[in-house]
Amino acid sequence: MHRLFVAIRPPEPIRDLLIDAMDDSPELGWVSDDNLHLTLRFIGEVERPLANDVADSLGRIAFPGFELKISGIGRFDRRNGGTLWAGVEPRRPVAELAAKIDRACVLAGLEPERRAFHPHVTLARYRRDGRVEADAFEQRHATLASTVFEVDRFILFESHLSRHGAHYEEVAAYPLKLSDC
Ligand code: 2AM
Repeated sequence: MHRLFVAIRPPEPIRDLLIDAMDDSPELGWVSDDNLHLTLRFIGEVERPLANDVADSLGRIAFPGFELKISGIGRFDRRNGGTLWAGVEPRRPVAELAAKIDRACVLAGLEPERRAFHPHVTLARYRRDGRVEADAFEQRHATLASTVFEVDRFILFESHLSRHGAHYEEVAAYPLKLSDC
C-alpha cells in the first residue's frame, strides 16, 4: 500500500520565513523544513494500480500557475491537541486547483473529498497541554506575512511513517500550464 497526498511545496525563502518564526516552545512539535507543504488533497492508502491511475489522472490537469503568499497564523484545536498553521492568500486559486485535483482523483476511482478545504501550511502539532503555547504563538505571529511566490507545480507525495516521524517522498511533479498541449 502507498500512503499518498498531493501538495504545494513553498520555495526555500518562504520556508525560511516559517522556520524563523518557530521557537523553542517545548510543547510544540515543529514540522521540519523537509516536511513543510500545503496539502491540496489527502489520498491515503492505495494499492499500486490505483496509485498509477491517480498519477496519470493528475497529469491530465490543465491549470494556470498563480501567485500566493503566506498570511497569518491559525489553529485546528482538537480534543486531544491540535495543529498550528500558516494561512495563505489569495485562497481562491488554491481552492480551485484543489477542486480540480479532487475531480481528477474521482476520475481515477477515489471517493470525492467531503471535508471542507482550508488551505494551510502546518507548522507544529501539539497535545492538549500545548494549547496555551499554541495560543501565545498564534497571537505573537498573527500578522506573519511573506512576499508573493509563484506556484508553478504541484506534487504527488508518498508518506512513509516510522517511529522517527513522517518522511515525505516526491513521487511526481506536475507543472501548472495554461492548456493541454
Ligand atoms: P496537514 O496538511 O494539515 O499537515 C500528509 O499526511 C499530509 O496530509 C499532512 O500534511 C496532513 O495534514 C494531510 N492530511 C489531511 N487529511 C489527513 C488525514 N486524514 N490523515 C493524515 N493526513 C492528512
